[in-house]
Amino acid sequence: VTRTAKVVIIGGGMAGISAAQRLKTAGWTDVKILEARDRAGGRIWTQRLGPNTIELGANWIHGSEGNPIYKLACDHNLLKNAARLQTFNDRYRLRGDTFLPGGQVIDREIVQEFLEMYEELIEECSDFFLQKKTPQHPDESVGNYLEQEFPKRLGLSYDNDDVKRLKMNLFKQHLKQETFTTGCHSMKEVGLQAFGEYVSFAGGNINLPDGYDTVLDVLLKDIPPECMLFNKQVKCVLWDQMVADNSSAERHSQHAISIVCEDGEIFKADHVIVTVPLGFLKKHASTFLQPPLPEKKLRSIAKMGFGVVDKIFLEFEKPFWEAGSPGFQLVCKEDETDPRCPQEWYKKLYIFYVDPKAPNTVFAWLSGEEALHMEALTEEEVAHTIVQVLRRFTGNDDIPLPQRLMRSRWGGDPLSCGSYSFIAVGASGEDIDTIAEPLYSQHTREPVVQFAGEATHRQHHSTVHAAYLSGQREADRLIHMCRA
Ligand code: 6YU
Repeated sequence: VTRTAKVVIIGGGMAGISAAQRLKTAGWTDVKILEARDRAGGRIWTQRLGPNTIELGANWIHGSEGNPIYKLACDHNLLKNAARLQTFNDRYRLRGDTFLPGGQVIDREIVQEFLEMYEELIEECSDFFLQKKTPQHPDESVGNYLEQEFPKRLGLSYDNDDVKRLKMNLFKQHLKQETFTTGCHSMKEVGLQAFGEYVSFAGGNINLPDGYDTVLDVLLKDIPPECMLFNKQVKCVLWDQMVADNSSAERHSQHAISIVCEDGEIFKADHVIVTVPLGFLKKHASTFLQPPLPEKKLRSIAKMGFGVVDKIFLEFEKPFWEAGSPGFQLVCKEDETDPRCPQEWYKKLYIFYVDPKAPNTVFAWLSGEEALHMEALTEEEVAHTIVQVLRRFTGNDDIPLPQRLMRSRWGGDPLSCGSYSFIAVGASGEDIDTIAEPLYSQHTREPVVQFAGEATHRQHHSTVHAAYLSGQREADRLIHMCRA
């Protein structure tokens, strides 16, 4: 079967939906979204189970001041369910107790002092980009820098040796959290020079009380259901074909692009917006587009980082944690801080969050090779291992097995091949711009294939708002081009 559309958008995540909504509200009628899954949202994936609302993908709106997702949420009253609304003022604020093995709780003042020292160092990492400072080595990583600098700062403090040891262990654990915030396996993969490219909005992390997908619903109201086709996995895009009948006077109706789906269906279009995740592009870049992508773009795709970050939700019959607690964190002793191999994945667990959207549930984060290893285990194995860890650290041997375990498996997900992007050692913000550059037809000299998605936004990559803004950017490019 061959169908036609003026614009085909590949991928029905936030970027694709945002592009379609913008085009639709600008009066474009002939727009189709081809989505490989049987649902919209991509890496926004809200699950509802009884009273629980669980986010297997994006969790928070990162910042309120200037964040278009926060504005959308406010404009449509999505933050009104106060009982389930939760805001973390900043990423370095202490959340509940910090346990050492055996149930000992670290003095909050010590943790807070550590966090302040750590935060200062993270800001210094951003300063390399912001103040155009040059690292000692051009390929210096954030991980190396932090590992060199933190002990120096600690050495200058008046803390006694026991406190210094505690803070050092807090530091090692905190590096693990940094990997899930950044989306990598180790902070040694993250480039120091470009770290400050990422721009945060002020205002903390805000959850969407009734689910992250309520934001998608707002945008989907403007998109007629027949525009979005599910279970339509695109195999390749033949994008610069000579149009057989180029006698046509109307330059925008030649349908020069063929989008070939895995099920054999072919869509003909004038313009394509590709929003597949960077992980998918990394795996399929050499075959997904014909003619192949230019060398420069392929190099940037290869250079950028795209890591695995997973969440594990454990639902208990009743909470074993303090009522009202926002969560807790675990700190190891020196000899056991780092996993020596992925089989020791449980050593990468650090923070457990309590989510007001899922009473009786805590969730943990896991990144990198350890997350990939966990994805391959059974739910029973994962639940059993985490409960052992919780018992050991809290000193509470009565913590039962959870009633239910739910987890994401973004690493093994063939339509994502990971979780979100970061600027790796050897890459720079320019690589993001290169990935975002459209492909121009040699015949018409017009941009015919455009790229959107979180990994195409230089300042906000790795977020929902990056995906949203990138979708609007590419829709606007089309709108302006066709007006010109
Ligand atoms: C945010 C947060 N959050 C946690 C976890 C994850 C992510 N993010 P999509 O993948 O959505 O859509 C593409 C579609 O294409 C998809 O539906 C596919 O099925 C489809 N597709 C693929 N191949 C296809 C084919 N061949 N044919 C047809 N269709 C195809 N963002 O704002 N707040 O709390 C989190 C988090 C576990 C996995 C997140 C968060 C990231 C967002 O989810 C993500 O960016 C967008 O949803 C992507 O939308 P999209 O449309 O681009 O792709 C310095 C420094 C550090 C920088 N980092 C700091 C910020 C922290 C970042 N976030 C933390 C992450 C958390 C907690």
